[in-house]
Amino acid sequence: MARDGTQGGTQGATQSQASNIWTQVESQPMERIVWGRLYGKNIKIKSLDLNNDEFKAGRGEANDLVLTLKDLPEKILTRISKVHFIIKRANCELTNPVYIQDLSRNGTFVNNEKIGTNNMRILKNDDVISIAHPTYKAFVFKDLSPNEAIGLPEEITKTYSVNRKLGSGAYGLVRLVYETRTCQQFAMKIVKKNMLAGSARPSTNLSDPERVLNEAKIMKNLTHPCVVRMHDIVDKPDSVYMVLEFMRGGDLLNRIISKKLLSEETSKLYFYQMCHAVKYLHDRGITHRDLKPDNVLLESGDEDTLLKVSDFGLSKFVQKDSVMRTLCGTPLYVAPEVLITGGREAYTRKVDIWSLGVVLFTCLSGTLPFSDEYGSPAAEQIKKGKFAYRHPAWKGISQRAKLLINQMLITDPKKRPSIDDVLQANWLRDTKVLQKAKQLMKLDSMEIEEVENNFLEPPTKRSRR
Ligand code: 3AM
Repeated sequence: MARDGTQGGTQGATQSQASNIWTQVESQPMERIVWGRLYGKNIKIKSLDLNNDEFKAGRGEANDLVLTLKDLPEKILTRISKVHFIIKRANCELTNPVYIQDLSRNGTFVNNEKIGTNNMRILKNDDVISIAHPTYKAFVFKDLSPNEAIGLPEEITKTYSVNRKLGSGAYGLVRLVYETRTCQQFAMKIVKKNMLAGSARPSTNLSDPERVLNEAKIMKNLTHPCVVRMHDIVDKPDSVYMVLEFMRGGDLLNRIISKKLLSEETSKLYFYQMCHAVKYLHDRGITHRDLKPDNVLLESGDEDTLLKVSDFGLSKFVQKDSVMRTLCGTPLYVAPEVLITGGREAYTRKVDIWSLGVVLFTCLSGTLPFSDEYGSPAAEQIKKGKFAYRHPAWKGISQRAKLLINQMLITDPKKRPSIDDVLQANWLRDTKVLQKAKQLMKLDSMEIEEVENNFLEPPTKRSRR
């Protein structure tokens, strides 16, 4: 398994270079990087360079900017606190966000909004800082880091500070953003509508803004520990901007690639959570349609981690047949019925079961069940449901796991199990893994008891191969 743009192991080299630089720096005074600037507005100050981790302003002598009668009128000065506000940028690094903290009694305001004593918010380029009173506009802040917000819609730039690139997928770019008011981190996914479809034809859904809005509302209302929370969505003619919960652990594809394959226990822990997410979506009439390890995100770098399914409902915003087309050819996780109909027909939620089966196969072996490398075109193998347990790792994997995969990869969707059937599979009757999942998902004990009790019931009739 490989993916374009994987990172090489250069960290060690960088670290040793860094320590050399450090020894040199000790003997010479380091030139300070100016990362921001304050321009005086009502205040009688032309400009101030920000080149420390912290910049304090107020009446007190110890501040970087000591405010006096030379700078502002007496009636304002009397309302200024000893330390009125602090502006911070960790390690002066341009990739870090800029925070402003209000320490005043009478208020620090950004673009007329009061920050609130001891509260912080993110400071963005061109933000206006008022002190003591919202109408006393003292400074304009200039961020000297490259402007990442160019070309983004105002709905995004007025609410979020746009930060570094987190990665890029088949749909487009993902950036780290900070909600300025709350300082909360999110991942913003920019989905170019026409890129996948390979044509300039806009999505048919676009002609119906009410429908788009409705879809967005549904997606924003979904709440499940294993479903990536959609915080915000902005729909524009060319792109959709999705502001998603930020997942530090990266995606499942990278995890599989870096580990080569996952142990049966870890695969089960992850698969169980994915099934919970899919059940939640299916119970609400939502089919994911594009389940694959790239769309499964991990909360942390730990092996036992919470995971969340992402990108559900995306197909409602981009071209209807976009799931069918990927930039690299055959969609390897797609169900045969989708390939057979060319992605033009409505299909059932069983397409997700197939994809989950392919994902499970990939986790356990680090290989794909269907691939052009196996002698015939992958699409033909998928349509026939032809796959084999080739990799040596399969020798050590339980029959129960293989039985479940066999069932999920049945070509006839009617015979393929439902998500409820999958959740009752023998392979998932595993108290140890269930307990771990319970802790990670923070499901209350009642919910998990319900799941466990289901196991006591006789297994439902399941279609066999
Ligand atoms: O390009 P790579 O594989 O490093 O992990 C995702 C992938 O990273 C990341 O963006 C890239 C394209 O999908 N990503 C997607 N959604 C994310 C999220 N909600 C995310 N990273 C963090 N949180």
